[in-house]
Amino acid sequence: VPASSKVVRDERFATLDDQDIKHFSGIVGSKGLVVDKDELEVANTDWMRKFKGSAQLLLRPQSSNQVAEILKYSSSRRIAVVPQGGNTGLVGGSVPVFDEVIVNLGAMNSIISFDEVSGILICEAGCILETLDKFLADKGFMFPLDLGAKGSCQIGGNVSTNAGGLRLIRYGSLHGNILGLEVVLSDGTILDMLSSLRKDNTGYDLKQLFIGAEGTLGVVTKVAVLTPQKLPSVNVGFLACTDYTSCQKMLLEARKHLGEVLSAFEFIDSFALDMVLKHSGHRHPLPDAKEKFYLLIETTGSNQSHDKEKLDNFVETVLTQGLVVDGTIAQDNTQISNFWHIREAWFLQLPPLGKAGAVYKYDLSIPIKDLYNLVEILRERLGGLATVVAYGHLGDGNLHLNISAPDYDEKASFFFQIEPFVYEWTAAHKGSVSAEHGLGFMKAHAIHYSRSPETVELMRKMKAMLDPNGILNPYKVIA
Ligand code: FAD
Ligand code: S2G
Ligand code: ZN
Repeated sequence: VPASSKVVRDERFATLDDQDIKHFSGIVGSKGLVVDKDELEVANTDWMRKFKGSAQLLLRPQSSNQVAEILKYSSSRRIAVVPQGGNTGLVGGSVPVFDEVIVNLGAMNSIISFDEVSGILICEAGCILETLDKFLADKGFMFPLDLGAKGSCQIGGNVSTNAGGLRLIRYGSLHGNILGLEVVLSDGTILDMLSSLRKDNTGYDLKQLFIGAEGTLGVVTKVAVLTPQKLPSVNVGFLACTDYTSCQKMLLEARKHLGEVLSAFEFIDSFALDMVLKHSGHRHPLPDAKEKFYLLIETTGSNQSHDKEKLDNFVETVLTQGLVVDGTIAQDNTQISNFWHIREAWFLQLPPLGKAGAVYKYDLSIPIKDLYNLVEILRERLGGLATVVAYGHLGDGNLHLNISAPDYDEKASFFFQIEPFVYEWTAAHKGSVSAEHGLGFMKAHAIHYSRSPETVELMRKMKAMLDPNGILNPYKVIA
């Protein structure tokens, strides 16, 4: 049964009193202490407007020391807190469930250092992803992570959700690119793991614990990340496939023919594409195509003529093989961004999907051969009750399954056609119920579909050791 329908406030947590407010104000100053109703309303509500808390206080610390003071006091008073970044999370992890105090890192947004030889950047957790990427671009580098929320999400939140994004196929996971972290523990200890060495095998690699911990083990305050060169030649193809088998063969062919320059391999099915085009004003990149699957394939390299020729030849080859029935290669940057916008922001502009809580979202890792079967099965199960659309990072075996319904209601009859079926099916196919968005509040009850009881038990023990009073983002990740 979904977490939200059965959770009750843990009465071991204190409720704020004036003394607390005064104490917090002494730490963050008046500019770091927000009690304004409208600002609280925004901070209490998640991006999709599906989850809403009732925090009476939002703190905006300006330094790691202030974060340490906040947590030390909160632990002593057993005040629950929710670490918050850009609040673009999609699983209800970044907003309170009840009256937890929100600690937003946005005011801690300075770039501390950048080494132009190694490409190692050290910055504060509140830096916005797009700001970092622009800073790096001026120096010929790029952030090894890109996702549709780049304009709002903070690097502290990206680390805490172990965000995957659109180019993981090329640049790998944050577990590989993050070299060091500074993290504040629930007792106020400032853990300096800000190593900026590529190799540092000295004891346990504890920073990895906090990558993907969703704010439940500590507050990330600084990040050291290895950034790659920003290469000049980017080419993007938008291709139409008749069936899912061809999509899988296309992934093989792309790896074979595009090899080292392949930088993204995304898919969007016709149901999702139709919704995008209907609501976003974009033109169909392949107006004559009536296919069921579309691929967005990007290459990034150092030599435009070589790379363009490589992609042209690839498209020619797969057209001849009949793996794609139509395809186009972006002729300029405008077309490149249009293709990307169709993939990235599609669901933001859709009244049925963008409306408050009108979408049931599932972010699943599934063995690529089985991935689209789940979409077809759900379409069958739901019939005309809801619209099932699918897209995602096919190169990573990451399906974004979205079910659009007139209203979001976890008690709606058809909801029980979706859950727990979608989790059971994923588990039965050795997949993961959370590929990249995390478990948050929405899927805290679902962790056992993808982790063994012994593993979950060890997680609980680690959580108890690092956060004995359980004040860090309670009710999340492990219900
Ligand atoms: P928030 O939403 O504020 O918080 C997310 C979680 O991290 C919460 O549990 C919060 O408590 C915790 N947290 C935040 N900051 C800290 C900190 N400093 N220390 C400790 N804990 C912290 N995600 C992907 O993985 N791939 C995608 O392709 C992708 N595309 C997206 C596209 C759109 C349009 C949108 C709206 C979201 C998308 N997301 C994607 C989801 C979301 O953007 C990511 O999860 C992102 O990493 C969240 O960052 P944030 O700063 O908004 O964190
Ligand atoms: C993406 C986020 C948006 C969604 O677009 O890759 O991770 O709808 C997703 O799930
Ligand atoms: Zn994604």
